[in-house]
Parts: sequence; C-alpha cells; structure tokens
Amino acid sequence: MKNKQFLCLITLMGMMLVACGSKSAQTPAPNAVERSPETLSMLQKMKSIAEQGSFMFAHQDDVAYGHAWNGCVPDCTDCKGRSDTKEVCGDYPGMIGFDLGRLELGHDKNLDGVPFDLVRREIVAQYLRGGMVTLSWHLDNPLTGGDAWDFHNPTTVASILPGGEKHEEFLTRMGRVADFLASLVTPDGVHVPVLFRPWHEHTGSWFWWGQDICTTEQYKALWRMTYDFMQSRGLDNLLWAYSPGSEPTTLEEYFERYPGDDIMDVLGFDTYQGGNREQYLATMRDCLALVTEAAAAHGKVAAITETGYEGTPDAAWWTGTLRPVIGEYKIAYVLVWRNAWDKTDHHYGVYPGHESEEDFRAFYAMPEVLFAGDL
Ligand code: BMA
Repeated sequence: MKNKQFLCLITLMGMMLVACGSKSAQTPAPNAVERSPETLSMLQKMKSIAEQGSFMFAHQDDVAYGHAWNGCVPDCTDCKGRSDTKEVCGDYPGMIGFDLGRLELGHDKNLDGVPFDLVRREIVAQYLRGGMVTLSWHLDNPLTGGDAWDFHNPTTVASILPGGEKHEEFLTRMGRVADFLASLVTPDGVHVPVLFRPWHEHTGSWFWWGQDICTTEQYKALWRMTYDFMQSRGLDNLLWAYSPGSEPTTLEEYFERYPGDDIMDVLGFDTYQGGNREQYLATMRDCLALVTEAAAAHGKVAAITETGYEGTPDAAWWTGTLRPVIGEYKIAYVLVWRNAWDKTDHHYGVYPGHESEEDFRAFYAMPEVLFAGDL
C-alpha cells in the first residue's frame, strides 16, 4: 500500500469531472452503448495515474500460473490466489493481462492451456481487490485454421469482413467472446470493466492481421466490425487499446491504421529487449515519446502495452533499465509478458529465486510504481 489516499482523491476528482464534464463531448453516437460507471471510473483512474506521474505494474497471466507452478490443472489445490509477483513483493500487480485466444472457437482453454473459467474467476478477483485487467486475443486464423501466427494467406482479413466467405462464421466466433465478456460479473452483480486489446502488433507482419498481410482499409474495417459487434451486444464494460509494435517512428505512421478516436481509449506500443540494452533503451525512448505525444494530442491514455526481457538476465533490470527509461513519461501502466511454467527460460516477470528478485522489491517500493494494494 502506498499513496492510497492521494489516489482515491485524484480518482474522485476525476470522476466528478467526468460527471460534470462537457456533455456534448460525451454524447454517444447513434446506437452507442453507455459505458457503466465502473468502466468510466477505470478509465478515469488510468488517466489520473498517468497524470500524477505514477504507473501500474502489469503482468500477463500473473495468477494463472508461474515459473514453477501451474494453476490450470485441477490437482493444483494450493494454486488459487498464487502469484509469482505476490510471492516476491507481497502484492498483486496493479493490472493483470489474460489472453482470449481460442475462446472464439468455443474451447474451454486458451492457446496457453488456461481455462476460461479460471480467467473469469481471476478477472473478478482482481477487480474485487481493486486491480485492473487487460485482455489480448491471439486468435487462430479463421480462414486457414492455423494459429494467430499463420500469416501466409493475405485474403484472411477480407474473408471475415462483411461479404467475405467467413464473415458469418466469424460473427459466431465474436459472439462467443461477447458472451464471455458479458459473463464477467461480481457476486454483487457488478459488470467488471476490462481493457480489450485485440489486433495488436499490427505494424509488424507476424500475425494474420499484420501490416503486409492486409490493407489499411481492411485493418480499419476489422476494428470497426469488432467494435460495432460488441456495441450491438450491449457490452458496457469495455475499454479499448490500440497497440502497434515499435515500427512507427512518426505520428503519421503511428496513426496510419488507427480506426478512430470514437473507439479507442488507450494508445500503447509493444517492444521487447533483445540482447542489446542500448538498442532497447533507444527504442523505448522513441516509442514513449511518440505514444505520449499521440495520447496527449488525442485525449487518450498512454501505456506500454507489452514489454520485457526474456529470462530477465540482468539482476538490476527493474530499477536499472525499466524504471529509468520510463522516466517522466506519463503512462498508465507497463505490462511485462508471462512467466511460462512449461518453458524454463520463457519468463518476463519475477519469481522467488530469480536473480532480479531483490531489485524487483526495490522497484515495488518506489511510491510511483503501483500494485493492486495501491489502487
Ligand atoms: C507469446 C509466447 C507464446 C504464447 C503467446 C500467447 O509471446 O508467450 O508462448 O503462446 O505469447 O500468450
């Protein structure tokens, strides 16, 4: 717990601003769904966090499994509530990410073997402890049946847009996602707000919705179709994030495939550290400058929607690289990718016994780095 009262005050002031703010700017488009007070409050909280110079620590799949445990198997009786982050610093991340890939197929587990019942349970738990949730979607290729990385057929996006041979089927698939999003409800009946981040890293060409695999117009239409569909289902608990990779170097490039201010709430970017620290620092600085400028110009919230250093082979990475490079940039959160339980070297967070454990505790102790207990 840190600066908790301050945050509450800021959030309250922000909510009052939203409530009294210019009605015309808030006027919904025809058929638009009014977002719930909880959803608007989540957005306002993210804005406040960024404006006051703090940011949330976020971790993908934090409570589903960790480096040395797997909460996704039925016999893991002591796994409920486990978190590598909490085991190191005593608190859960301010934001937790989950992935919806294969929910659209009606599967009961996602592409990494995480049961959607567990995802639902943990989304509600994270909300009840005061934290936030973001959802990515590594969905299989709807035309070829391959995975999200099957980008070889350039007609894939066209095939699911209106008029395409897979359009109707894709509506059914989106329907399954909508049903799941609608099922995120607390025991008291509150519809839990989430930040949805589909169609990510589209400025690269490794997913079937990537830069060289579809046209600008098709990509924008993909977003519009997704957004309109969720609107038509009456979902009032969604915020939306735009998260290209590190490819754009100008605002023009950043917004080249941007579907519009009426859809988006968060503007982010994904980039990872490879071997070269200097290169990572330079890329991060460029992306942070770009994204915070973009967010300020469009009245949106900036964030680092994915980052990390696989294996984190640097004992001082958290306070020596990540924290300094964020500097004074105003972002709501920084998300590091998952700690896979079944791939020894595939981890981006921390866990007990990791060489950066001590440094992570120093990162946690920084008053501006927010965890669930700080929100
Ligand atoms: C990637 C890797 C994969 C995983 C995918 C979706 O970056 O972590 O192992 O399947 O994300 O979570």
